[in-house]
Amino acid sequence: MSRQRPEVPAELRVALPALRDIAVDMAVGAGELVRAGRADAVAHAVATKSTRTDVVTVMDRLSEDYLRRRLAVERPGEAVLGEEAGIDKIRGAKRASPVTWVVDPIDGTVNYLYGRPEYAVSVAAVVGDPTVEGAWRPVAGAVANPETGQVYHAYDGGGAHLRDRAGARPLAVTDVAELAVALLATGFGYAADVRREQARALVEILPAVRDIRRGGSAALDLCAVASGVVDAYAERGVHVWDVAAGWLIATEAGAEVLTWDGGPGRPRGILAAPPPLLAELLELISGAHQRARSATP
Ligand code: LIP
Repeated sequence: MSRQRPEVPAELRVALPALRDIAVDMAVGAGELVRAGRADAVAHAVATKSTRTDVVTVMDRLSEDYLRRRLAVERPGEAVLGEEAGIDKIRGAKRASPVTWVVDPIDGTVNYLYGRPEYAVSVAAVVGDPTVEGAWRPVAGAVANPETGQVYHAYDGGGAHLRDRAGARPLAVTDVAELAVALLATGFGYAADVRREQARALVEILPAVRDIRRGGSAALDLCAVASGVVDAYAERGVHVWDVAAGWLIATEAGAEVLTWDGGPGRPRGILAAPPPLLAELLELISGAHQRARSATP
C-alpha cells in the first residue's frame, strides 16, 4: 500500500537552497574521493552482499564514512541513512530537525568495478521516514558523476539543474506522449528469481517502446529522464538511497515519479515519466510484471 507522502514543513522552505548546496558539496567531495581511489579500491577489497553479483568495494564504505563525517559537522543532529551502514538514529526524546540525509556512496557499483563511467554519488535531504515506503519526500539533493564532472541538483520548488564543464543549465523532461517512440531506461535486480521475472516482463515491454537502455545506476537513470536523454525510467526493487535525490531531480524537471505495486511479497517498482506518457506506461509496466509473475514458477 502506498501512503500519503509528507508535506514540506513551511519553516524548512527557506533552508532548501542551503540544503541543496550541502548536497552538491557532499556528492562532489565524495565523488572525487571515489574516483581518485578506484584502482586501489578495486584491487584490494571487493566483497559481495545479497548475491554473488551484488558487490561492495572498499570505496563504497570509505565514501559513506566521508559523507557521514562531513554531515555530522555541517548538519549536526540530523540522521543519516546510507546504503552501507543503515540508519543512524539520533538519540534523545526529540530530533532537532525534520531532515534525514539519504546517501548512496556509489550508485552503479558494478560499473565502478569494471571501470565504466556510469556511476555516481547520490545525496538527498528528505522529510518523513525514509525507512518506510511512501512515508518520505526528498526536499533537496544532488547526484554527482565524478567521471564526467556532471552534477545534477534540485530543491523542492526550485527546478532541476545540471552543472558541468560547460556551465549550469536548467533541466526539462521530453514531451514524448506516445509509448511506441519512447526511449525507456531500466535496470535489473541482483537476485536470479527477480531477474527471471524482469526478463519475462521485458519480452512484453521491449516491442511496445522505441528501445531500452540499461545504464547501471538508478540515480543517473532518473537524472537522464530529467535531462531528456531518455524519455522515462522504470525498475522494480530499487532502494531509497538509489533514488532519493534522482526522484526530486526528475520531478523538478517536470517528470511524474511514482511507485507501483510489485505484487505480494515482491518489492515495489519506481516509474518516472513525462506526464503525457505516465498512465499508458504504468499500465504496460505493471501489467507486464504481473503477467510475468504469474508465469514464473
Ligand atoms: C544499483 C542500481 C542499478 C540497479 C541495481 C542496483 P548499486 O545500485 O542503481 O541501476 O539496476 O539493482 O540497485 O548496487 O550500484 O548501488
